[in-house]
Amino acid sequence: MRTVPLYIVLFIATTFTAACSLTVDTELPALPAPCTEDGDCTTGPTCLDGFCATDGEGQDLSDTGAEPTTEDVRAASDADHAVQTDPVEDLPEPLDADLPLDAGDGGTTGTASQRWHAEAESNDVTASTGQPEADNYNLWSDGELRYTVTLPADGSYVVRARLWADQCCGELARAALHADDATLWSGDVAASRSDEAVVMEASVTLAAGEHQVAVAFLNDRFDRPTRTDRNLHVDWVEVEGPMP
Ligand SMILES: [Ca+2]
Ligand SMILES: [Ca+2]
Repeated sequence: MRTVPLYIVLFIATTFTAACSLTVDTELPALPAPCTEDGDCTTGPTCLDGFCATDGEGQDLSDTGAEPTTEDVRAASDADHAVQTDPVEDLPEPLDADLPLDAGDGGTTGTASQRWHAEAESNDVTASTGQPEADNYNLWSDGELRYTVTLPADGSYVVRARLWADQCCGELARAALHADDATLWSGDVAASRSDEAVVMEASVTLAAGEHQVAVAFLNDRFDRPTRTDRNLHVDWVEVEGPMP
């Protein structure tokens, strides 16, 4: 038998001791015990791929021990992609369709009718001629008295003006009502005193937005020999609508 030199034995022993000292602080996981069937194992219930499973290994993913079903997979997927939604009962109450609409709210349907009124002698109007008097505006020559309104909705509106005239020369004063560039009415004004004044009115379809209505005096006349003058007096102007 061949003997091994002592220095080789010492070298091997020293190297082995050093190797052991290097690995002593490293806790390697215990290798599973080899097995051929479940009964061979004491560390776990099953023999997997030739090695004993440790506790917990080899167990099915579900608590029931059954393979996950298609429904389980789909449910898990759905949960991953689910969007948090409030329960139906937490949805806000729908708006009450019967709520009254405020006049002038800009709506195009269901807008309450309203009235815009201007005294002709006030600063709410402008005129191309004449002058304001105590309770009316005196259009003393051919010209217009204008009133600007901003309408909240498309619709049919009524334009009105209360008028009388200083009559002269065998012919009645003639006036007209305008909305923007359109003539809504024109005719004679037979009233000759404030307390006999007549209200002239006409309907017109207007779009929402700003419009100018006007009263026009059309046939001014001054008779120099008799010093009589034809003038149109305007008490007030108004617009009402949209009419139902
Ligand atoms: Ca005149
Ligand atoms: Ca007036």
